[in-house]
Amino acid sequence: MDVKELEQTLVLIKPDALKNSLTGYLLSQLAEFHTGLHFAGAKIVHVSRMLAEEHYAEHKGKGFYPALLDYIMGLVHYGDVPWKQRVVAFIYQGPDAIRRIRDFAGPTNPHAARVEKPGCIRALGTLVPIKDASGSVIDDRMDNLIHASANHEDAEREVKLWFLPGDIPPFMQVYGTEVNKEFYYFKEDRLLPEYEPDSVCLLAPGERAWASDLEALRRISRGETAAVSLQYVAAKYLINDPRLEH
Ligand code: FUP
Repeated sequence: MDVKELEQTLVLIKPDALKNSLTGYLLSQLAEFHTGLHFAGAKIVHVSRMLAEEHYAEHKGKGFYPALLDYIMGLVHYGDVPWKQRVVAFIYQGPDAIRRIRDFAGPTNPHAARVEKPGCIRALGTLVPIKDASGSVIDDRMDNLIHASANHEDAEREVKLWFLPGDIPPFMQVYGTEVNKEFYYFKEDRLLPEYEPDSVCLLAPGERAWASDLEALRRISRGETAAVSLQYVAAKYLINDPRLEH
């Protein structure tokens, strides 16, 4: 099977979709019968601020960014019910997976989706004005129910951000992995070679990890610039870890 056959893409069922009980509908629309794609990974995630910031890193500094983080963290739809603050993350795999799921989701902006592609998932979304302290509208928050990777580069970055190799069946893994040989601890945005009180062990010797993450950790521990940030690597090892909840 060639690489195109195994193409992977990240899908997130966002908190507004969960709140509206759309999960089953989305999954049946995404079924192999309709899309020709298969599950390669699935998990239920309480989205930490660290993970939200990494997932939406390209939007940092934009007017809607703080609202976007609150939205994906579930703070908008389940602000007072922490245990309901979840998204459901999937890897879908198969021929042309990225384009197929983007087509299925529709345009990013729910208003545009209703006009340009009535019936698509994001046409069911909502646009919420974001106001500054004086009450002027500065941007819109787009509650658009589903995330789908936009291109190959984003898909690889996102699949590796939300999933560990061990979350994916071996014959469905498409990105390089490597067996780690070092201890890597994390504390207050720093990488440590040894345990310190209140540090978290990200990786121990013998564990299989994304080869690109291990390369980044080696470079960061030598004080060199890496292709991804320490937070990008740490965020996935801390998925659903109560120690991130202060
Ligand atoms: P997409 O790849 O379709 O998710 O679109 P973008 O990367 O452009 O946007 C990421 C998320 O930011 C989208 F889900 C919608 C949200 N967004 C806003 O809330 N307001 C904006 O003005 C633009 C994007």
